[in-house]
Amino acid sequence: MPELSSDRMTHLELSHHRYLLEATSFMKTSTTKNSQNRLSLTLGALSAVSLAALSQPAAAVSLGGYTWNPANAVTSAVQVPVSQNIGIISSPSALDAANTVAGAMGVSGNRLVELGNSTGTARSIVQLDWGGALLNNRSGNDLVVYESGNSGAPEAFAVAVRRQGQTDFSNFLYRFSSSYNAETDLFATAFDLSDFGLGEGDAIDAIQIANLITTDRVTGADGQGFLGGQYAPTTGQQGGGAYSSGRFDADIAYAVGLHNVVRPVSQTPSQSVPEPTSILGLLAFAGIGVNSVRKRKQQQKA
Ligand SMILES: [Ca+2]
Ligand SMILES: [Ca+2]
Repeated sequence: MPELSSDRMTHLELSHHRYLLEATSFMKTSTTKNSQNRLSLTLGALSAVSLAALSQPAAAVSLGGYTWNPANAVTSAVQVPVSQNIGIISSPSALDAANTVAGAMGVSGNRLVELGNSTGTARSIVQLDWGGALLNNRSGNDLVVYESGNSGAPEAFAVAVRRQGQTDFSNFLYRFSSSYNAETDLFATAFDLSDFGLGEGDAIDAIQIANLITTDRVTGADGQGFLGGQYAPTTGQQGGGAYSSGRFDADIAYAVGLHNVVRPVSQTPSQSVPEPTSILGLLAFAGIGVNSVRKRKQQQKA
């Protein structure tokens, strides 16, 4: 069980705050008319959800040499252009379908997103984010992308990132996949935000993933690096060297931060995050509200 990081605590606290706001809003609009039962039910659900968020953070998953929390998977996607095929992820039980890239696109059923075409003449780009949350640059790798394929046959894709508060994306960076998981048929490729020029603690709010096309060249003599260079991309150790025709339609399954995404300060409520004791206080206060309604009704009957 990993130690709770400060980021995760922030996430939990924000979740609590959201529940608190919802409960407060409900109470403001529910002091009259037949609201007693609804209020009780809502507070019961509120209490249960808050306790669940406190005691059951999503379990960490280890896949292809990387360990991450599904809560840090991308949550929404835009395709540019919208013309890609949708395949099926092998052994999908290893991944939560709702957190896949296809799931972020609103596609159900453990699908993957095939970019480009096999002959490498068409480029597709899928844009992904965390619903406004940020991924910070920390020491080492920050992001891992899983691509579906056969052993020894990775397909070429590259990643661009958008810094917090900016509108343009970086250049696309192509990296070798570092592992292949035979159970899931997934290649894992990790990215370090430092490689995009971010300093420690700098943050991104979105990424783009693009398939490589046959004419792409990279900046590194070893066959990886930013697109726009002079060297042909190579597969790295997971493949046979050069990319052959038919290996340009990457099948993107999953993209997840390797540490907890965080809400930007500008999106957090201005008031301080309530302590759990405040939530108990709210529940007690709500209980008084219910009693008031009950007493009022009894008085009306009398
Ligand atoms: Ca990093
Ligand atoms: Ca593939």
